[in-house]
Amino acid sequence: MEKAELIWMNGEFVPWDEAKVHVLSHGLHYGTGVFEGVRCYETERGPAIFRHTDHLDRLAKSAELYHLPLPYSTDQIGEATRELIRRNGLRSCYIRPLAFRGYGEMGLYAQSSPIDIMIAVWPWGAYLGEEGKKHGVRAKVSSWRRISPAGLIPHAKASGQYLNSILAKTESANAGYEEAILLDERGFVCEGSGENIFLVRDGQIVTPPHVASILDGVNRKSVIQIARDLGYTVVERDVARAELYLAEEAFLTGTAAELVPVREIDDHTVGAGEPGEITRHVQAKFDDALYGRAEEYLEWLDPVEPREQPPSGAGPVAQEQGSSKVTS
Ligand code: PPE
Repeated sequence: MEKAELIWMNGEFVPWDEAKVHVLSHGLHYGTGVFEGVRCYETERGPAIFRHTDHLDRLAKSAELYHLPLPYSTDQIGEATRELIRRNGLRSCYIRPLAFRGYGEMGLYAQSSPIDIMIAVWPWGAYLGEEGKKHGVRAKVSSWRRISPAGLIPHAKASGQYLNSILAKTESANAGYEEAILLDERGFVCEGSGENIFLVRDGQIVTPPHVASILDGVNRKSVIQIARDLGYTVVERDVARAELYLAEEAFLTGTAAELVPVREIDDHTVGAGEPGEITRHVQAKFDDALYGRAEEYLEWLDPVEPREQPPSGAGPVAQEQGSSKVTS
């Protein structure tokens, strides 16, 4: 991975290579951590974080669901993130905040172990490859089912849960596919190993619902809104496995992946093979939203640089620079 200069750790900015933990950290043994994947984009108004508040809210909720009291507020984590990007001098980057039970006590009820928290930022290119973004990826339905809501919490973004995603991803990669699609415990379509999934069926956009054990993706939410604003019908409903093969179009959404068309599933060509018209239309608008080119979605962007103060004595109107700041 591409290093940055500094990592924020428990309130301090430390050099990248010195951001270390004890080997007896609880999270390392039991997966007791919650995290986010967020992206910052270079926009005309400078670097800006896409849906920062939504990600921070989900982090706080994941922490709450797994009984990990966060030692910092989401406001503090948000400000630390902006400051970290500024200090690292990055214009665009991936952002990874992680809160985990640290070193102190072993065993499952280790309430006296501290909750450590870190934020790292680094440049991270196309998650499923540039080629995949343009022409689509080949996916395979995994033999591993997505974690059951009877045993874990699919709505939370928790470290330990990713063993499930890693099994699926490894299986598909070893079989020569770019991504895995997991079914839920009932056998309905759930999501990719690190993305939500959308299909086009009879001209409508279809995506699995919350009860199908999905992670409530921030980009899923954004794409649903964008597609509806573009005039498409978006239906959240259970999707049968065969619908993956019958779909006219298919695409994945996620922070790391952004919007990636799927051109083949289980060796069945999706639609005409090349990304379809609806996928392209939504992808283009979604890209505009990410890069601050869509006026109507500017409120989704949290600018990293402090807003310029108008020069003193410049006039009576203290005009705000842009209206895009989402307070976190
Ligand atoms: N499902 C899963 C299991 C998932 O990990 C992600 C994000 C999504 C859906 C999409 O959620 P959202 O990013 O809020 O739209 N996966 C993150 C981790 C990727 C990684 O390899 O690490 C991400 O995209 O940042």
